[in-house]
Amino acid sequence: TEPIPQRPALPLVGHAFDIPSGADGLLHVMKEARELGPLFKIRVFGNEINFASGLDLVTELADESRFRKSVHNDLVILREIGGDGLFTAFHHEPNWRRAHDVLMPAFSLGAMRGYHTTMLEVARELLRKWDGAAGDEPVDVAADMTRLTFDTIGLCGFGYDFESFAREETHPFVTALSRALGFAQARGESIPGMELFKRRQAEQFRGDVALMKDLVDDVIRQRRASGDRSTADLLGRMLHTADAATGEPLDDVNIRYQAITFLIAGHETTSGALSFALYYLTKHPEVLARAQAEVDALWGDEDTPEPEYGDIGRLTYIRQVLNESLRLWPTAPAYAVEPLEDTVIGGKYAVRGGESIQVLIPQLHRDPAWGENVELFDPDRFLPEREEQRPAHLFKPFGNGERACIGRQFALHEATLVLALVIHRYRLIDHADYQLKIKQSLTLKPDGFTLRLARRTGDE
Ligand code: MNH
Repeated sequence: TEPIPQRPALPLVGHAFDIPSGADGLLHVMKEARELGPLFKIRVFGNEINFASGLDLVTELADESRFRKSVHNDLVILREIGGDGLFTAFHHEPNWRRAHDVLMPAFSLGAMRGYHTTMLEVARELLRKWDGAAGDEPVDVAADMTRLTFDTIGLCGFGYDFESFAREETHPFVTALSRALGFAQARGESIPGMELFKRRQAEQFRGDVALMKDLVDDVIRQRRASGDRSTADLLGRMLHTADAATGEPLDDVNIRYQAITFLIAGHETTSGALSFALYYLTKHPEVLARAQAEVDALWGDEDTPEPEYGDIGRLTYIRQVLNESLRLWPTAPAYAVEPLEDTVIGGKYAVRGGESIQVLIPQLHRDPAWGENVELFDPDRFLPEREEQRPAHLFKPFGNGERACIGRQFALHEATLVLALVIHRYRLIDHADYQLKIKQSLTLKPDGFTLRLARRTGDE
């Protein structure tokens, strides 16, 4: 075997001083992957991180008889927020399987039928707000997409209205979340031992976590008090479905962790995906024109179209646009796996059982197997006939295997619907000649992206 490639490192510190924080850290490791190859290692103090990004390697790591999800250091920090909820559960924790089995039916393709009307109602709130801004003032795309996705998961998952569009500021849960994620990320990057000096921030973090827990407890209490025993949404399923193995529903502490997990995972990534898609549509008028032709063919020039559940499956070009946006900027940019036991990967690199290997998704999505010009935004990469020929593990925005994203259909249904309604109604005006800047707080978003809008009616 050979050692995993890595740059010369300082004693003790390792590569810590080479790695900028936040999104620049992601861009840095992407550059390292271009220079060091499909597998390399960095060390931040005592913490070694392997990054894999080549198609062959990622294909090998997708084999669930040899590898499983790794709950590495950064995710362990997030367990203070998500506990043994689905996203942060160790693979062997019994509550993972229990919750997975209880919740899977709520995320089947068919289940989307039940969420469609609610998703549409929230989308119309976005349009109402954007109608008010059209021709007048720019909109903050990521902020409004976060309002939309947060209210959508609140209503669809928990029957709870966060009323984000009635608020000037972000909802207190979202504010607490983004500060808590910032703190968790900073703690992951900080010099071991120095955390102790950040007592004020640590207190703030505890307060933010408490706020999220209190809000969720309130939502659960209200549901219990209402006497509603339906299992039509996520909360109902968790409260009132007995797990096949134990005959019991999930316990209260776990339900709280799942609820927090869904409120977070259910909005952050989809909001970013919608924002990137709007960014690319704004910068590619020919793609936008094709996408608008697709929605016009369905809804004509109706002022208030009534998208049906079945329409979403017909919006195939919009889906291609979303996929291509997720190729270039997968909004959850990494997932980690670990070998079940000591093994050799890539034919020559020894890794220990339990050693974390991060799959660097944006770099995998720029693998030469995508063809030439991998930086070019081209939704035709996702034409059905080309998708059939694509290697199975070349596109991984939703992770891998059993621990892949449970909310994938939910995200795609919501995002397709919203994108279609937005481009059906508005021209997108790049008033500030926006230059893409990535912002990372656990997930990716375009930073500071604002648009001017104009209603399309009457001008064509
Ligand atoms: Mn989601 C896991 C990406 C939308 C709920 N999600 C994952 C993983 C990726 C991911 C990648 C795997 C992480 C890992 O292996 O460590 N998720 C996305 C993206 C979008 C998304 C790119 C939108 C676009 N996710 C959603 C939505 C929900 C959701 C919407 C809920 C409604 N995701 C989850 C949960 C998990 C997850 C829960 C953890 C699943 C598990 O481990 O069992």
